[in-house]
Amino acid sequence: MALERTLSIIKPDAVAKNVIGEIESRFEKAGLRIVAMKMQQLSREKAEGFYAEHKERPFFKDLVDFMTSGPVVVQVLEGENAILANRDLMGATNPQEAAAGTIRADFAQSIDANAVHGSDSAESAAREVSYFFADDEICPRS
Ligand code: IDP
Repeated sequence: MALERTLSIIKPDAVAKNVIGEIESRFEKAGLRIVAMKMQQLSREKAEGFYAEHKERPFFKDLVDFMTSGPVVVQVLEGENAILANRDLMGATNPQEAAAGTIRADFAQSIDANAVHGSDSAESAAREVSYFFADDEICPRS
């Protein structure tokens, strides 16, 4: 078991649905600790940089449009195997395919408006955490 940090984003659809607290509660009940957190309206530049790996994909513009359509909540989750634990809580990218009881099954409406983001590897977690947070904005609690 490894203590890890991962970047989580509550996307504009879930913020608009007023389920920020319900989603945070799932992280806490699963034993993950929120060690940094902020609400932010992403600029196009910030969203494009975040999703740079998808730049050539046909859905890139729609993804950036969506991520800048309203405020998001960005947080760092810390815990044992936090990266995989968060991906398990989120469910599959397409909510139609997400397992029952996952965040996307319960709160997402479509593959583009799918409620949450979570880092998918140790490398992307390191990059994504530092993309949003300076070291002194992270408050370790373990
Ligand atoms: P993930 O968020 O589950 O890690 P990724 O494959 O990294 O999924 O894709 C990033 C985001 O891009 C997804 O969460 C989703 O919002 C959007 N996306 C992925 N595939 C499609 C697609 O085929 N159509 C529209 N949007 C997509």
